[in-house]
Amino acid sequence: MFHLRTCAAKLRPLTASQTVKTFSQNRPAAARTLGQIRCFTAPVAAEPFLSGTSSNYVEEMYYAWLENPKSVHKSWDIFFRNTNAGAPPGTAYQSPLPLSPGSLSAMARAQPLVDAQPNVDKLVEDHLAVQSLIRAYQIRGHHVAQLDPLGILDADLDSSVPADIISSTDKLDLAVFKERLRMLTVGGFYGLDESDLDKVFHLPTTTFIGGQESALPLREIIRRLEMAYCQHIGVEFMFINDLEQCQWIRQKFETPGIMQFTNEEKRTLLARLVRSTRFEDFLQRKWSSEKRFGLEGCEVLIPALKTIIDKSSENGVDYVIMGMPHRGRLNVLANVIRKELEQIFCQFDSKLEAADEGSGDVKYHLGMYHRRINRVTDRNITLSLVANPSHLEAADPVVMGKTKAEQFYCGDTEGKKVMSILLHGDAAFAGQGIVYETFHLSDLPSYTTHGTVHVVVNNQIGFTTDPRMARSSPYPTDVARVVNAPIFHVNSDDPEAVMYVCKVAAEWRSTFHKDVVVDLVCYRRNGHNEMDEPMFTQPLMYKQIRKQKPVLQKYAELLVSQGVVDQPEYEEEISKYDRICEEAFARSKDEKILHIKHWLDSPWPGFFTLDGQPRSMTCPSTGLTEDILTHIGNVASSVPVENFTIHGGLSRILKTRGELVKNRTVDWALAEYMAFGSLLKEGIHIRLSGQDVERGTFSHRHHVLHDQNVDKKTCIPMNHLWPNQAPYTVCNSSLSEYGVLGFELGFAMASPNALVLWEAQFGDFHNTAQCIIDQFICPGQAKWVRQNGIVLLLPHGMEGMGPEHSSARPERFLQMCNDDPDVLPNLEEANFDINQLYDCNWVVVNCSTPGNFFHVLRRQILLPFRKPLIIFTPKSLLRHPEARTSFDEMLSGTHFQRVIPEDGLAAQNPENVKRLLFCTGKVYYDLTRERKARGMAEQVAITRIEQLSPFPFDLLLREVQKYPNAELAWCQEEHKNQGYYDYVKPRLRTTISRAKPVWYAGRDPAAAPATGNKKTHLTELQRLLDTAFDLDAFKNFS
Ligand SMILES: Cc1ncc(C[n+]2csc(CCOP(=O)(O)OP(=O)(O)O)c2C)c(N)n1
Ligand SMILES: [Mg+2]
Repeated sequence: MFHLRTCAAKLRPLTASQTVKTFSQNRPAAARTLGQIRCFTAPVAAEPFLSGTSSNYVEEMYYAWLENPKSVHKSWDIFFRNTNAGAPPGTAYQSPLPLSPGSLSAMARAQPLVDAQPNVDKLVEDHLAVQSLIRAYQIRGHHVAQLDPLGILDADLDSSVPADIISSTDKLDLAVFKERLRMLTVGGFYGLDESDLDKVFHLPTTTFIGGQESALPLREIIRRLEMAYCQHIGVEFMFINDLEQCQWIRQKFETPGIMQFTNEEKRTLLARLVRSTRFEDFLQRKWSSEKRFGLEGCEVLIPALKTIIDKSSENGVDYVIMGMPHRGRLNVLANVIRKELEQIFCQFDSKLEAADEGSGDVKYHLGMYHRRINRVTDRNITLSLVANPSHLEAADPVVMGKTKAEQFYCGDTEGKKVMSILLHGDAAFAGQGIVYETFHLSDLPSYTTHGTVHVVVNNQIGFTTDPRMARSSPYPTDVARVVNAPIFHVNSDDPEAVMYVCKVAAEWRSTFHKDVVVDLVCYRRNGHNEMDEPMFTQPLMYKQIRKQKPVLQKYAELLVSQGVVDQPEYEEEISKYDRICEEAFARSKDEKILHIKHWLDSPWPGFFTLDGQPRSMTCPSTGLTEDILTHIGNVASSVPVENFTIHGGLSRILKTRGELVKNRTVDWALAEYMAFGSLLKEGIHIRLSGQDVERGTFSHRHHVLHDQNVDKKTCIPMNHLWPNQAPYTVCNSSLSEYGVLGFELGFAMASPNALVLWEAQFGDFHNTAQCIIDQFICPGQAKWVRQNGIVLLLPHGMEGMGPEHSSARPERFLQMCNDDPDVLPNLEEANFDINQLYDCNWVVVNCSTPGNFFHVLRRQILLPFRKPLIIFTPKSLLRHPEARTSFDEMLSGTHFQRVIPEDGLAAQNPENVKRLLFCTGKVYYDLTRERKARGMAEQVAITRIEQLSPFPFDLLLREVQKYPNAELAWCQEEHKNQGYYDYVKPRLRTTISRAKPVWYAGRDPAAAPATGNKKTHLTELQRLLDTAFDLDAFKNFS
């Protein structure tokens, strides 16, 4: 026994009851209760026509028939009566079997079916054809929409019309239209022909083209589908696996007459277009030979963004964080964010002196933060545009991270108050992998910002490259399909269509809290920049562009013709804005100094003094009381909740931790616990993100406990430490370095009172996030006067694991440090160490003890300013019995040790020491082992440089002076052209005024970071240890 409902539902993505519940087209009450539906005695699913989407249609008919058998065509009435009566598959239209043998009345009822059969077959087929046709428009209508304002390119890179759409590219030409219909019917695609055009067809619930009507003639159905899907808006949404969301979109685009604008709205739109257009004109007039990456050809971007912001503000958003590339950036700053025009204009004056430290950046990269009243909604709104490098799309994850942080700090768990808008160029959106990586963060619990509105300035060119050479996907936006984001393509020369899709996009975000894409199909009136000649490479396109009337002019003419504005009114609007620009230009001449600080995208109120200085230039002790250490240690080695069963192996790990605590010592994992736990107590939010960080790649951390009996039941002991502690977030990330590091950098931007850490699975994987490191982390403060305290944890060390997984590439980080290798700083200066930290672009450390790791993490927050911190973290040292620190070295009054001097026998008789070895990190343990084995504790001193940059000149000078008779050598396990040697050597030489050579004990130069052969690895290690302890090793070189 089959229920029609049941079998139909199986054929659809979601149950019919959901459709019925959510959407308006009314169903008979009886149809809502399956129990009340009469059962088919035949397996209806086997009916030949009842497959896929046709089941929707039949279901429609069935509901209507249930309520009133007369409401459907007679043929359907016969069909349902017949089928209900038990007709076997394929025979429902044939002479039915009597309901019960010998029942005359049943025979009599079935009789009409025989006569009706030929028409019934045709009718069912035709209805199914119409259903398919509607669906074809919904899926593929965008392929024939008129999206290119120039009318020369196909936005989807394909000039053909899909085979199952009746439309022609020239929809106004009836003859072409008829011909296409004929071709489709001759080919038997739908089995419809011209004679069917005036037949009335019942509409399924999966369309809203009927408005109040439930049936329409085919001609009208096609016309309305054309109106909805094939004009200036191309909607891509049928890939979305959610019926409610699909219905929502259909309703927004199919409902007849839904795209209405009041005269007031049209005037606002015109005024916004005036500003957008005249701003570019003004810049062009004043600085015709300056690069500004103008918006000409996509002036509609400004009203588009404003509409998204207005609508979002109306729905409760009060903070919008934006990221965008070069194109139209100044215009967005001026007319969306409302940066004072004089501040923008004075950027064109190259003679202006910078008031702030740092090297600054070009005007079309700077960020901005502004709070103002939204004039449309009368609500407060804060707008921030994140500064970005030239590297297209690199700012995407940064914007997401900042947005997430702002949501986090204001308790906006659903993204109702804070949202992000990302702008893209067509070539970059399609080409840059980071776009994909960022999309993949969009729905992850610890990374979601609850929907980003993406706006693509699709000018159908990337510098000089045509779309056909720049992408393999039909649209530049196809990447968004992976997250089921609807994509609204729109012809930018139809400003009202643009405003409409922007409204829908903002509503989509506030309804479903998911990403959405607006693809502004436009053109680029000038070359890539204003100096560029586009005719060299795109002669035909640019001939057309020269002829193209600017959108402002087109729209103004339209509104004048509609009587919405008159010509003088329009001209007055233009001169009013021109006057505003002129006045601002005059004021900009008075600006004598350029304040980069005015372009800060993330101010930290209260953290600095009013003039932006640190509140002190000291750092308190990073130690803790014994009580705090013990308490954190106890929580770290326990399960702080009831009825929670952890894995037996983990119980043993926690037990070992407990023993460490009893012995007043920490290993690496406990040291990290102590640092995090104590900062949480002080109200500092901590966020640790990266691949598998919850457990830790090396299974040492275990910050999230998993109940072994209840799936997904977890416990984070770090959040059970103190009564009013700050929250701890630890999250396994997607397998993306570029995206996730960018995201965490953005998160760290939002507040100085958080410790945000990103851990690489292995240190070498950071290179897939190189762009974030090179363009943001290293030079961020210099370019944008914006500090950032992000911490990178990069597992590093040569452990015979092969060329991958060994090196976090310290040489690269060190090469980018801004301290001068050849200049000895003034070591007598008060607070030398803090000043050095203040002046550096980032801090690079390699700790050899857990205690020092603990101190450097705490110092990161206790410093009165923020700098990125790069930590090369260990692998084997995580469990090395000697890599332990006593509580004594972590108590109040203790500090991070930039240098750990020799403290053994050699230090007691320094004059006798023949060699002073400098090293950093894990090799220290190899060196001490070897020294012991060789009995050279009095001859060789070993000093560890824990903070590589800024270089501890002061402490190292002290070390060198202590051992007057020692020769100096740098020892590292990395190859000579890698590691620290090139960084350390000139600085050590400067420290000693080049009085002595600094020898090298380490691996030879190499292309790969490490050998793939374990034996070779050990041989190399032994060789470098031999050199380090062979006191004659350098004789021949002196
Ligand atoms: C990652 C990266 N690679 C290359 C460039 C050089 N570049 C600057 S703009 C541009 C073309 C961008 O085209 P599109 O994204 O369509 O934006 P449009 O300039 O057309 O607005 C290129 C290749 C860059 N800025 N970033
Ligand atoms: Mg482009």
